[in-house]
Amino acid sequence: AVDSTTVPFTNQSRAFIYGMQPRAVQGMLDFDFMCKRERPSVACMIYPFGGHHVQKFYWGTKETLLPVYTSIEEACQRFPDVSIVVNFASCRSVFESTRELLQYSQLKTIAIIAEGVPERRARQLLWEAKQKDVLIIGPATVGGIKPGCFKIGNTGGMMDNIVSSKLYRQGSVAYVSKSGGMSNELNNIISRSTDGVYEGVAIGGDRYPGSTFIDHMLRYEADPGAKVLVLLGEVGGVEEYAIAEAVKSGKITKPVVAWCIGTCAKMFTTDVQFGHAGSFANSDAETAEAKNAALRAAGVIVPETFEDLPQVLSQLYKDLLAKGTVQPLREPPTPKIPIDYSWAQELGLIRKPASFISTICDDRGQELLYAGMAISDVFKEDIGIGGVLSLLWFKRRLPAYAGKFIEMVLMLTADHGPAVSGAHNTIVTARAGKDLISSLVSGLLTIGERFGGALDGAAQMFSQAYDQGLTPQEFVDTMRKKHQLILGIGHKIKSRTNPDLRVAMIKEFVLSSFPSCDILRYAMEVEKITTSKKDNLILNVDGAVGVAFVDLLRSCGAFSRDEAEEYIKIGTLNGLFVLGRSIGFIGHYLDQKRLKQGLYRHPWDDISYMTPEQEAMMLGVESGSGIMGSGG
Ligand code: Q5B
Repeated sequence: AVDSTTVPFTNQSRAFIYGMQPRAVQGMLDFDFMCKRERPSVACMIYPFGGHHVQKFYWGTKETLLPVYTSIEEACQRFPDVSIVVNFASCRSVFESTRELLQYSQLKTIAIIAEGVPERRARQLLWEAKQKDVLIIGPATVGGIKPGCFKIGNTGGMMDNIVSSKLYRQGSVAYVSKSGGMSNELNNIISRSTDGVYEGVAIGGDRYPGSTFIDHMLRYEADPGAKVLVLLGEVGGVEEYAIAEAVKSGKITKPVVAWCIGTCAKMFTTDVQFGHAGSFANSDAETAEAKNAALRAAGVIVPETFEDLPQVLSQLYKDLLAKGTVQPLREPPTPKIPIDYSWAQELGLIRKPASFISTICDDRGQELLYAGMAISDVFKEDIGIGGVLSLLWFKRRLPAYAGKFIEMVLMLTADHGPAVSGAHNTIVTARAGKDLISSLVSGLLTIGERFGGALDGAAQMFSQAYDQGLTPQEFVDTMRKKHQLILGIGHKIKSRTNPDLRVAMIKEFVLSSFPSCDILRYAMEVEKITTSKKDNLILNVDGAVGVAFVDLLRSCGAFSRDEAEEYIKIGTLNGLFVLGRSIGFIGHYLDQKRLKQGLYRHPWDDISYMTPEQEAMMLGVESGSGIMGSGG
């Protein structure tokens, strides 16, 4: 019988991932799916920070959720069947977390990924794990892989690598190595020269790994699924001699192929420390050459060079096939690997129509671009808020006078006191305890044709009348006949005798700076007629800005005539008032909050209460009938 100490990884094994490692978890789930596991090999993640929650992952092409627990105890209670932990804790905290993990008897295998674990700590963990009969893989390892069953963390690399090394199904060669990178090399070599990998473990390159070569080789010896054992040792340490001894003594009977890398060390005149902490020969016995010789002498198959390893493995596999020790493998179809959308896009494998098109701003690169202009240039060239608005609204630079005009409009419309409808609403909303955005929006929602939102209408009405060749008088008469108000004309308090100085400033600037002011001049003629009828029917601030902007669009040289008309048609100009007045509304909100103004309630004496009968009497209609009375 094969117990879990011999075979820690099966296609039923489940693991905890200690640490927040969503990429590694997704890699494990992708591997599981490819291997046709019934359920994910990851039961949950354990992460002490951020509270208990769930994280979304893919199971094939569908989405699945995995819980994240904050304590090992919780995770163990919830998943008593889990026996493996992949511990991604950093070298600073891995000692404590592994010691805690060792307190839970259900946990039989712990892979420690962290590099740089102090040797004293590593030895302490190794000793404690031995007492509790727990298999430790690592520290400083990528882990290991059992094709068709289980993958530790990031072992095996990307999914296409796993497919090309056929790690989605079991072969019969079990290996142990130190390094994760060399394990990948072995996966590749073994898959090409034999029926593939049965299991592979990288014990890690530290001087004191939690489990050594012999621990795994003895497991493989006892595991009927492993038919050929491969050892990839390296310069430094004496662990390879334990394999030589085990082969000599008959403890290991299965064929073993071995190679210790680092034979090139002799070519250097000084002692060489290779990449791993433990890959340094402290004595002759620790050299790769000496170890290869000892293994060869013990009866292990040792190639002449590392390059000969595939050929040696291939020959051995053929012999075992001929003897019937291994059965020919029926190759299953290569599984399809779902790849992440973003990765496929990066590889140029897929295309999809975008749901949105955006042409004004690009935030993807290192520097934010406004209509193609780098934000640093916006400041270098000091284009001001008028220039920024030109870029983001019209996607182009406008002449300097245009930028100045835009800024003038924003400044002149920024506020017109607390009594106007928009500011009033903002104030009432702020006093009802609402937040800045709600109060601002409440004010903005009052902007319309009567208040502040007459710019587009004025631009359209005046320019159309002008284009149709109507005289100002004909225009006024036509509008009166149609019972239509001329947008941009009239003001509640401003009049010929109480002129709106904002409008005077606009007129003065436009008449002196714009190349052409046809529509403004036309509107001023209309104003003469309307004010002659009623003193307050002046060209108001909405009207003056609206008509001046038509002149700007038509004459500044940055727009074609069609573009100019398009901007008026799509309702651009009210945006100027909205933007400008937002400054004032925010000011009113802050003012009310600063003054700690309480809830506003409108006074009764300012409301004229009427019964329906009184209303009907006043309007001369029959109460409740809605029918107009005769008036007498
Ligand atoms: N009559 C502005 O109304 C106001 C006429 C007209 C022909 C007209 C009104 C109007 C068009 C919309 C417009 C923007 C509601 C205004 C702004 C920003 C602000 C605001 C602030 C700021 C004023 C009395 C008589 C009637 C009407 C006739 C009026 N307007 N005829 N064309 N345009 N204008 N809005 O004074 O014969 O007696 O029946 O709708 O441009 O919002 O500061 O407050 O910065 O915040 O109440 O400046 O003009 O006049 O409606 O009682 O009419 O004049 O037909 O004639 P009033 P009404 P009749 S700027």
